[in-house]
Formats: sequence, C-alpha cells, structure tokens
Amino acid sequence: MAVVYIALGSNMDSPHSQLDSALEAIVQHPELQLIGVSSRYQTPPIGPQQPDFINAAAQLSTDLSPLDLLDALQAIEQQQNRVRSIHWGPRTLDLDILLYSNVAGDSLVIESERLTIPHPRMAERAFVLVPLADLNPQLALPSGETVAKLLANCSQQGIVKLEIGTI
Ligand code: A4P
Ligand code: MG
Repeated sequence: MAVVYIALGSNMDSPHSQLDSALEAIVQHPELQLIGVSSRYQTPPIGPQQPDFINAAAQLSTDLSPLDLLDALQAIEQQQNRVRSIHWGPRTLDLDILLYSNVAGDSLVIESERLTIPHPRMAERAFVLVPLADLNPQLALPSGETVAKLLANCSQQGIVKLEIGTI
C-alpha cells in the first residue's frame, strides 16, 4: 500500500460542507482508505482577491498508482461541481496530492504533464504546511526537509485554526 498526503481546500458554496462531502467520498471509495484528517483552518487567499479558504490535509493509503489516484480525486472534485476557470481563483473544492510514498516507503518524485509530486508549491505555503503538521510535523519531503522545518520559514499570518463544529 502507498501512503499519501493530500490537501483539501474550498472557498465557495459552503466550504465546510464541501470538505465534509469530499472526506465522505474518500471514505466511500473502494480503493482509498482514510487514515487521518487534520484540523480545519481559515486561510487568507493566495492569488486574486476572493473569499478566505477553508483548508485541511488528510493521510490516505491506497493501491492506486499516482495517476489513478489523481483521476479518483479529480472525479470527486467534478462530483462537487468544480468549475476550472480562473487560475488560483475561487473553487468549490480543490484536492491536491502533496506526497506519495510507495509500498517500499520511498517518497516519490514525479514530474509529468499531468502530475507533479511533491506538489510544486507546498514547501512555501503555510495553508498546506500548517494542516500537514497536524498529521505529522516530522514528515519528510523527498528533499529530506521536514514539514516543521519548512513551516518555520513560512509566514502563518492570518491563518486561524477552527474549532470542530465551526461553520
Ligand atoms: N497537477 C499537477 N500536479 C498535481 C498534484 N500534485 N495534485 C495538475 C493535483 N493536481 C496536480 O490543477 C491543475 C492541474 O494540476 C490538474 O489538472 C492536474 O493535472 P487544478 O486543480 O485544475 O487547478 P488549480 O488548483 O487552479 O491550479 P493549481 O496550480 O493546482 O493551484 P494551486 O497551486 O492548487 O492553488 N489560497 C488559500 N488560502 N488556500 C488554498 O487552498 N489554493 C489555490 C490553488 C490558490 N490560493 C489558495 C488556495
Ligand atoms: Mg488543484
């Protein structure tokens, strides 16, 4: 089984419900196992002016290849009416693959047309690293750098941890 970390983000159409539905779809998916979910965070948008995001991270295990996993996550995005319009613009649901460790425990580096792992911008984005640190601050990227170390070099300004049940 591969162990995978994903990022979840939404800033449209009831973001918490979008994350709830995405996690439910993952739980229901026959080839995805949900191992853990971070707290949720309200985060200021990176990119064009738009509403704040709700971001979280999750740890999964799967036998799917990286590309088949991307297909599965994109199908969940499509089910939730994800419309791709403005680059870095508002979205009902964004599911990004952050890290993928194969059955041998190697954290893969992939650079193909459809897929880049580790996610190319994760190392500088607090809205990714803060939730990931909830799951495992000592988690290492293929470069050897840990989430905790990357986070120490990142501004966490404006990021608010939400209590469970916050709408
Ligand atoms: N793709 C390549 N690598 C990956 C990967 N590791 N995981 C490709 C998922 N997809 C990957 O993505 C475009 C294409 O990236 C996919 O078709 C896939 O083949 P997309 O989700 O359609 O488009 P996007 O999300 O608009 O583009 P991008 O570049 O992925 O945006 P980001 O970097 O994800 O940024 N601010 C806050 N506070 N919180 C956020 O969550 N998110 C974004 C989106 C901007 N600002 C944000 C947030
Ligand atoms: Mg994306």
